[in-house]
Amino acid sequence: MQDHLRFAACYWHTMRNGLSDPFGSATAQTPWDDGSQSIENAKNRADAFFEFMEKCQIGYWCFHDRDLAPEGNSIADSEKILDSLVTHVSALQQRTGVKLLWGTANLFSHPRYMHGAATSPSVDSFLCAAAQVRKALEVTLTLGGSSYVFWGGREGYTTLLNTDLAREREHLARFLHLAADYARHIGFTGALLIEPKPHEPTTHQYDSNAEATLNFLREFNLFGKFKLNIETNHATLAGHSMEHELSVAIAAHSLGSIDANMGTPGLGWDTDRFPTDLYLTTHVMLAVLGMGGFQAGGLNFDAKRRRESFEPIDLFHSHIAGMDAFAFGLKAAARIRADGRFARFIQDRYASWSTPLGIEVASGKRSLSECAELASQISQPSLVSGRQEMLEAILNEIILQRGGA
Ligand code: XLS
Ligand code: NI
Ligand code: NI
Repeated sequence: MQDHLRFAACYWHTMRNGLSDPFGSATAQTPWDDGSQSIENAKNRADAFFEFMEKCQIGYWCFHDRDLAPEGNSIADSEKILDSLVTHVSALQQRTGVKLLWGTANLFSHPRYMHGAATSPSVDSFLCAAAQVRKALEVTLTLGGSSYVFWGGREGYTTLLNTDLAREREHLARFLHLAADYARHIGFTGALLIEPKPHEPTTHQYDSNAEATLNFLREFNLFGKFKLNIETNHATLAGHSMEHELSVAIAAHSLGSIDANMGTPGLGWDTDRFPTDLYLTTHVMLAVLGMGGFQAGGLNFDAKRRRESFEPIDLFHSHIAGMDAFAFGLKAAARIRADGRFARFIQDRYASWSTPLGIEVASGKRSLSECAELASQISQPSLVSGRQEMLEAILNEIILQRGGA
């Protein structure tokens, strides 16, 4: 189970999210944090985080450059501050055995990225983003990260009245080419991942969902250089289910990793709740087992406690709730696979495509006119019920059988 459940805690929500919302201030109690921007405070925070992961037995972590270390007065200064934190967490990784799942650069919080980073109308923002990504790739390599993630938080637009969409997409592709080339140049062999999200904070984000992102990669000759990091709440914001997004990524051999959270049905926000829905975790693990397990990826809890869950112990409750739900999901997914009824049903449903005629049509050996000729001999197409309700009942039956497979 441990091999499949590669859990990661994220630094931004776990250590840097005070749980404020648009209507109210921070509520989280963080006795290890003096609230200052000092390097000392940043180190104390990292100490608390690694102690937490050790106690929770979480094996991986993820971070943005700016949540780990405060920004300095210049690029060189920021890099120096980040370096001192990297030395610090490197020792913490060594001591605890906790590994880095992925690193990333925050290219969305600072006002210089208000119009976008790679897609900003100002080349200056592009250059600043390039500096940040160059450094973040280097520190991800130093810390032994399995992957590096690009989430285009502001790579999108609010109104077309001020936006050259075609140009912005080209700039984004250029940026990704530069980053991929640099990553390989410094010897980073991990996966480079793009995390789709349809909107929030922008109105329209270019990497809106898995299919759109794969299309973008193909259009700009980036396919194969990047895989996807799929997040549940982003899938649902895009109007899809998590299993849909995972299936699209897997069909293109492009699922790299998962941001394991969930949204709030009926609320159109990225609420980043901890993933406690057992049907969700079952579907996720079914997809992961179906692709043969993760290679570089894992299950990153890109999730935050509710604003009302403000006590430090809620960090434990929330991560443990997520881990237990995924352990259940893994066992249920293994039972579904051992049971075999869904796989058999799907195979039987497409049986006509495995006949000699079906194989000829699918492989392009029959022209459209030949297909039409064959159609004229069919009096009644042979169709079988999709039996969705029966299948949903079987899913309920298997999920409710508790215990290991
Ligand atoms: C925000 C994203 C972000 C990425 C990392 O919605 O999920 O947290 O995972 O930049
Ligand atoms: Ni998100
Ligand atoms: Ni995320």
